Amino acid sequence: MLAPIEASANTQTDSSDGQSPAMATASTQSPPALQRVGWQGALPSLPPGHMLTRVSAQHRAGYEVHDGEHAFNVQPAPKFLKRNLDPAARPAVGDFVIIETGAPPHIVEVLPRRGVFERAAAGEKYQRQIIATNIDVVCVLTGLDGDFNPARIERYLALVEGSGARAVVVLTKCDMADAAEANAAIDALRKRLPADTPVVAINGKDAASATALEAHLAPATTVALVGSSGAGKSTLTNTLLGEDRMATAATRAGDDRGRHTTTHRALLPLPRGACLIDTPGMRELKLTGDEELELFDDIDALTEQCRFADCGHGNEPGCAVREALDAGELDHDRWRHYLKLRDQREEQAARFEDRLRGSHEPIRPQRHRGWQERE
Ligand SMILES: Nc1nc2c(ncn2[C@@H]2O[C@H](COP(=O)(O)OP(=O)(O)OP(=O)(O)O)[C@@H](O)[C@H]2O)c(=O)[nH]1
Ligand SMILES: [Mg+2]
Ligand SMILES: [Zn+2]
Repeated sequence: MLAPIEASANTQTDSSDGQSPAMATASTQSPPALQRVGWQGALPSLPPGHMLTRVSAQHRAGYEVHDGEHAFNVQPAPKFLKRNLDPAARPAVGDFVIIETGAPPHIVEVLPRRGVFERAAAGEKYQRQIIATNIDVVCVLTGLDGDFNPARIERYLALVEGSGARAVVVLTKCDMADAAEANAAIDALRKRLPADTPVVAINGKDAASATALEAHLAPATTVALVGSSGAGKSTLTNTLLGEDRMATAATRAGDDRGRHTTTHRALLPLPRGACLIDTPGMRELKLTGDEELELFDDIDALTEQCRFADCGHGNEPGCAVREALDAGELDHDRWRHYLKLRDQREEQAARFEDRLRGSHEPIRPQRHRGWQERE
């Protein structure tokens, strides 16, 4: 017997019909079904009694996987529970996993990830936390209300870089905002962000308005929704699903902050063929140290033009940054935020190296950093 699906705290109704996967094996699994959970390409050939599924949720008691038709509970094989195992080697939401269909079924293998969206975990010890894997699009949600914060959007964009996904900035609650103020905020944001980052404003409660996201929801695409609590991730999830599956809650009156209603990540196939990962609002968004900060490439180029290679961009003569700031060509806030993110990136990279030196863990290959500090 399969373990019954645990009713998770954040779902109003169960995300599955509780049926067994009918013990489908590789020969009976169909690519169209798996595409509903984001599988792209042909199916791998698997031995009898094995099937390909995707991790749709993680609970204290195990994992929930989805085969494109049903969600059901599985256990990780003992090798995933070993204490010394790098947490990154454990199954995570978004992973395609091979399960052995037994009683109970077990995850026996995690297929290589084509991308990982992660952040550094809060706390003393340097640790990375996987938000989701194998994502094509990360929608960064921000309400056009008191919670609107361009710097936070930039921080999300920095984390999306290197995840294998492309970012789409989704501004919610456009129905609640004063139209002129909202348009001014959107214009300023578009100027501040890289030109190739789409910025879409929607009313997440309205299906017609949410069609503005259609271009990013092609079949077999995996879209993760991230953003602060109260930004409207679960509201948009329900609208795109066409049913109220995820719990939502009103934000606080004073500051428009959310109440951390969603507590677990959940992967849900959409009726139109893409699949969505709703995530809990994140309190802290620490860089991992691996970020390239490509969204500030123009600032890097500018610093190259300073007369002195070791320009501190203060009162040095011939400082291209200062000139751009004075001429209004470089936004002061954006410059300050760039310095802040760059400092955190360096600090986190140093902490990561310390951790590697202090342990016997194999060193993860570091991505090449295009960014060269001349100081
Ligand atoms: N008018 C309007 N209200 C919205 C919109 N999007 C979300 N809301 C409301 O904002 C509140 C918070 O929405 P949620 O969907 O629960 O927010 P969330 O991002 O899932 O929050 P957490 O689960 O706490 O991370 C709810 O009361 C929603 O009805 C929108 O586009 N327009
Ligand atoms: Mg939510
Ligand atoms: Zn300078």
